[in-house]
Amino acid sequence: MSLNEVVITKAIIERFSQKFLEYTEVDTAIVGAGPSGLVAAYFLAKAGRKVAIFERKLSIGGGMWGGGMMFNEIVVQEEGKEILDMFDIGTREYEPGYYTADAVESVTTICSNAMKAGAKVFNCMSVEDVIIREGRVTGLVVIWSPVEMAGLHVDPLSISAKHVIDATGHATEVLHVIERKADVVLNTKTGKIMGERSMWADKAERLTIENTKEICPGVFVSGMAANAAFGGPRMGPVFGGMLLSGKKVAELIISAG
Ligand code: 48F
Repeated sequence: MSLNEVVITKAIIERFSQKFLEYTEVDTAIVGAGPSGLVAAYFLAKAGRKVAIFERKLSIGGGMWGGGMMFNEIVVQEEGKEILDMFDIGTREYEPGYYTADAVESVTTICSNAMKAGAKVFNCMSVEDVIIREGRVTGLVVIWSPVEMAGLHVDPLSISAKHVIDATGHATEVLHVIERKADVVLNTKTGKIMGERSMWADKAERLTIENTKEICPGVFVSGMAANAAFGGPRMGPVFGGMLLSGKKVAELIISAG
C-alpha cells in the first residue's frame, strides 16, 4: 500500500480536533507540565477525573528535564524517592538521605503514566487568561505558544474546568493574571502573590508541600508556584517537594469533589 500525504494530514487534523473538542470541558485543567503538574495529572486521572495539561513549551518536564544546570540528573530525598519508586524509576543512593535519578527517565516515565491513566497533554499552548464567574475561576483561555511568541494579533480559545491548578513554577502565571485582572483576594497573608525568596533547599522543600492548597475559589497552586505565591524560598534541583506537592494537590482536589 502506498502512503498518501493528504490522508496523513486529514488523520492528524481530525484526530487532534476530536481530542481538543473532547477536552474543552474538563474536571481539572493543569497549567504547566513540570514535575508537580505531571504528578498531579497522574493521581487525578487515576482517580477517574478528566484532566488536561496545557504546556507552553514543545517539550514536557519544565525545570526537571534539565536536572541542575543542564546536568540531567535530579536529587530526591527519602520521601520523594517513594514516588519515584512507585513509578519504577531507577534511583541510586549518593549519601544517606540523598538519591539521584535520571532527569529524562523521571519526566518521561511520570508523563507516560499520567497519559496511560487518561490525562491529555496539550503542548505548545499557553494559558493567557482565565474565565471568572461570581468570584470563582471556571476556565482557562488558551492560545498557541508560537502566536504568543510572534506577538500575532489572534484571539484565543477557552475551555471550562471545575478546578484549575497553577503549576507554572517560578512564574506563577495563572495567579498573576487573576491578580491583575480580577477582584479576587488570594488566600495568602497579603491577599496577593507574595513572591519567591532566595535559595534554601531544606526549608523550601517542606514549605512547597505546606503551601500546596486552594488559593482562591477554583484554583489550586502546586510546586514552585506554591512557594512563589506564599513567599517561600526556592530549592534548586532537589525534586521531592515537587513530586509530593503534585500528589497533595490531586488529593485535595479529589476530596473537594
Ligand atoms: O517550572 P516547572 O518545572 O514547575 P514545577 O512543577 O517544578 C519546579 C521545578 O522544575 C524547579 C524547581 C524545583 O527544584 O524549582 O523549577 O513547580 O514547570 C512549569 C511549566 O509550566 C509551563 C512552563 O513552560 C513549564 O514547563 N508554563 C508556565 N507558564 C505557562 C506554562 C502558561 N502560561 N501556559 C502554559 N504553560
